[in-house]
Amino acid sequence: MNSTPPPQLLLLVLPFLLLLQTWPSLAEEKQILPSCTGYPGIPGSPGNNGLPGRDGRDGNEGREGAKGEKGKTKGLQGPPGKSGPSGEMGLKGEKGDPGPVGIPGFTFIYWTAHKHKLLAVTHTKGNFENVLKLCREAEGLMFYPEDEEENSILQSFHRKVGILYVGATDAKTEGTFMDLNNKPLSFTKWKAGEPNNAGGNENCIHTLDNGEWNDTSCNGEFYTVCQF
Ligand SMILES: *[C@@H]1O[C@H](CO)[C@@H](O)[C@H](O)[C@H]1NC(C)=O
Ligand SMILES: [Ca+2]
Ligand SMILES: [Ca+2]
Repeated sequence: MNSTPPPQLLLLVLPFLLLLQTWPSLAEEKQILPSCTGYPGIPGSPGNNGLPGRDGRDGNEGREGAKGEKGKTKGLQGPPGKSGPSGEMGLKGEKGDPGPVGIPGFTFIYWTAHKHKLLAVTHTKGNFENVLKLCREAEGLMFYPEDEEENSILQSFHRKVGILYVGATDAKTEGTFMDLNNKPLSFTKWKAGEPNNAGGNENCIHTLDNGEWNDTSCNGEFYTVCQF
């Protein structure tokens, strides 16, 4: 610090010095001030500015600020995660509805081609009228074997499914068997003693295991072979 008194102090003291000058008794009484009556000198030049003070200590921590506004925009959707493990097998479903019904007579078994004839056995038994109908609904004809070779084919069908009706009848004229084209039979394979028209009511023919024929009632339930 500079030892020179600041000019402000001089300006403060100056009025008192002037007062004492105009009021000598006061000066005498105190006997402090000199009795000289000269004028005060010219004030000295102002002193230099002092150096800046040290930095103050840190202040107390301020209050917590007000809560900010919520952000407006959402973030973008992330990529899909990995697929999880497959679940357990479900329960067995209910039985479905039955499929479309086949055209009656179109269901045959043991299809066999022989020369110009396509032969097949009906899949169900029936009396003569019924199996005849099966052949006709399929636009076929009940099969009548015209020779030994064709009769052996008939016999092979018999071995597979059982007794068969032969495509011939004597219903129109008793004792005269005709095929379903109403042609008299050119070939027959009667068992000895047949046809006997037993009971007066045997107008149809069925096969025997050995390939021979027997006239019989038309009411029995047998298979037959249809020709296409
Ligand atoms: C032939 O048919 C009749 C009746 O249909 C039967 O009584 C008879 O046993 C049959 N003959 C043979 C050899 O099967
Ligand atoms: Ca007869
Ligand atoms: Ca008979």
